[in-house]
Amino acid sequence: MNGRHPPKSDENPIVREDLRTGLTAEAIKNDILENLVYVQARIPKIATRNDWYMALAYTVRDRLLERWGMAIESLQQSSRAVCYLSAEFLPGPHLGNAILNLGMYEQTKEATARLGLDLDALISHEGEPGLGNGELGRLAACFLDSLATLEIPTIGYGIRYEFGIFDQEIHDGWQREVTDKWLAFGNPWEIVRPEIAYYVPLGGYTETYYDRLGRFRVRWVPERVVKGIAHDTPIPGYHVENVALLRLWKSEACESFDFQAFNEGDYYGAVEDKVASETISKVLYPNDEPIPGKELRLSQQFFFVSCSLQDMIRVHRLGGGVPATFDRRYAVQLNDTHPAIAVAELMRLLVDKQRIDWERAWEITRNTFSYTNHTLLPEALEKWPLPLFRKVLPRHLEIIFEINRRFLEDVRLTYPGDSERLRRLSLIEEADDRYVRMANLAAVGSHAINGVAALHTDLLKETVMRDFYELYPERFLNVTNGVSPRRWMLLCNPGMSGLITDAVGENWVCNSQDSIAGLESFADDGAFREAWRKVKQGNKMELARHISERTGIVVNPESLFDIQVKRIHEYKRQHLNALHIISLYIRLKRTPSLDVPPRTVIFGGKAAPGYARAKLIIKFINSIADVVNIDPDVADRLKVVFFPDFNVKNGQLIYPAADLSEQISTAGKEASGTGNMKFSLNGALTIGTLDGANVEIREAVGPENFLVFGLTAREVTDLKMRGYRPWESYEQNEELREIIDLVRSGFFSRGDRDLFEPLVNELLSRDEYCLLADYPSYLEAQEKAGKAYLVQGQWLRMSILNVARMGGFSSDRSIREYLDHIWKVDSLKASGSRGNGRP
Ligand code: F58
Repeated sequence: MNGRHPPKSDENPIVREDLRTGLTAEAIKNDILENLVYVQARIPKIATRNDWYMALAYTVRDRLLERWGMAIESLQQSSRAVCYLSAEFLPGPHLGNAILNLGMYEQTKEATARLGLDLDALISHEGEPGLGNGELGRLAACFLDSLATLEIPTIGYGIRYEFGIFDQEIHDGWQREVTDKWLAFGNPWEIVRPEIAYYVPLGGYTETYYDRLGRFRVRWVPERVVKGIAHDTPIPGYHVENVALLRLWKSEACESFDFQAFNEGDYYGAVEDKVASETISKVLYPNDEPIPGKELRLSQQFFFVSCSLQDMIRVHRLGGGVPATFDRRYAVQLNDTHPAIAVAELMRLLVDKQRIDWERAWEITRNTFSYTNHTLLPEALEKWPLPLFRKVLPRHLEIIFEINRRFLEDVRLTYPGDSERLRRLSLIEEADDRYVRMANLAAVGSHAINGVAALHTDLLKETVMRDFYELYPERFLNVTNGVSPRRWMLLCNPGMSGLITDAVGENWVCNSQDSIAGLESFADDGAFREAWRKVKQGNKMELARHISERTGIVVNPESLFDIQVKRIHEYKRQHLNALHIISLYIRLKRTPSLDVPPRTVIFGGKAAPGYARAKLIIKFINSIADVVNIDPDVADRLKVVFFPDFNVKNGQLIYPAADLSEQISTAGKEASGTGNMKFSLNGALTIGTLDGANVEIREAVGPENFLVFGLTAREVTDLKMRGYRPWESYEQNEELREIIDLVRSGFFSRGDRDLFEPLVNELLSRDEYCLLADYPSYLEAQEKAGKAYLVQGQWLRMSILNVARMGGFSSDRSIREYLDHIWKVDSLKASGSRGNGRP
């Protein structure tokens, strides 16, 4: 691997003109035609846009495959590889990103133009592989991008869901979920590998026996066995020859047909097993919270973990390794607790299958795994009812009991007589019902445990993982999240990226922290500011065009684009934003001369289908929009938009168009946030609480370039301890009272006084997420934002400084920290230095 940039122009003498690898416009054009005819079976005359898209995708893929072959070879030869285990990956559309990372945009544009095609239209034709709920899955995708770019041997392991996260439609202001059919037109990026398949046992019982050497053994007699088949997608690094491998497992029946049953006349029974087996990888759970009692979910987790570990053992063997050196070969990251069953499964494979003794197997296991926690919400910590666990994974329950027995013995020695602590640390919750605690299993079975932002890690150590921190302080560390500057700047915001490159050179794409800081000196340059403004304006016009196409709402691109896009959740407080809109609306109606800039408030995000209050928040926003958007008194001064179906693809359109980024979660609730980083990296100012990574963003960009408000995490806890009485805010704050009374009067619900009562009631009686407590300071910060926007020169300065100082939030930085402090894995580069452009 030599990190050579792919050749860029027709003149380059080292270009190989091979049909499948050539990077000249002519070679690319010829391959597109070839793929159109021989893969897509179409002639140009009758080809549809989808045919051309497919032909182009295969053409780009051809150029990835050669690199991929080399990467797989290196993977087998490398000393240690990173395996990222995640139940979710949200890579976003592949085509644009692959063209960019391969450095073939200009030639491809030329090639498609010669065929009479518009490259950008083909790129935006691609749908979204929605194999994740939100940021957790997206983080996994950014990490693969960085690992590939830093030339680290990497495999991302997950599930190839047939149906990903639902598509969201809005009807009469309500969310409607529509099945996501991402595979309907085929998937040109994946390579099916029927020969890479593993058997995964499920259910049944265990029995003991003595082996030939007279040793006591346990055997698992499963009720059924499903097969997992590898589906591979190459993830290219940026301007390097390395690609990471995304290997997703699809479940199938071992036998596709039960002939016995068929011959006996049980025609439907004959395919039952097939249907049940295929169900496992059928659909992604669209929940914000774990789902105790969902057998299928537990089966999904075990299914992909077992396939992945068996695969790692096979690859290790291919390279001449033996199971006893597994931990030297792999660093395996558990992305939250969804893959935590891996701890017990690796023990089973090592002890039951490879006959390694328990103590050594445990050492290997702990050296192999590390665990990332993504949430502090107690209700989101995964635990499985014991009877269910035993039913699905009887052998694993025994293994967990044994891990627990040994673990608690150690704890007893460390804290003699402290039975309360023992109870809290146990892998088994012993309440009225018994549960397996997955976070405890992950913590015991890992050598490193990390939170995803400084505040989150601190709170983790103080609250949900306090006992573990006291027991194993050396295992805890923080790795603040980051996002890929390739997808989230270069690809989605070419205008701004061009300006940055002109100013500081192109190094910032891979080495953002050092290089992009050079932008600071342009913050006071009038001509640069003007160019910056024009780019933002263009991005806003583009978003305005899409808003009008999708919602019919016409917005003013000169207005302040105030945007909140993320999953809809009470703790993220989209309804606090809504209260501000109502306040602004009332003020504008009452005082038409009010000196505030015109504003367009844009929301986007999906609500979990079973989360009634989140769905009501969507209806609330749309109902406010219905009233405000047609009121001539505020026309052109205030508009409200709910942009349907927020996903990676739409995000690429939305982040670059933002002026103001809403990061307004109740302090202490958002683990990190990564949307906050995407906005700021695209020149938006943040209005936010001191929550998650907002704290570090504010430190980085400077408090004067960040609009902070609200209670701190500690103040929230103190307020609750003292006894929070939200109705007092209502009674004491006249404006708040007016807003809430207006909602209650049915003003936004065509006279229906009951519709929003559940929302209002919660705010006045309990207000778990402290909206009313934070309301006055939020309004103040919003006023400040409005005033600041009126002074355009200053606003542009702050926008430029935000970008200049955000270099540390590249996922390359996060990955380097994982490499240095957790994984201890070297780059594939011959030099042995870790990563591309590392100082
Ligand atoms: C998110 N979690 C955190 N979970 O909420 C966010 O603060 C953080 O930035 C991000 O992880 C990355 O660290 C999150 O997205 C999920 O989507 C889970 C999916 C499976 C069910 C439970 C929620």
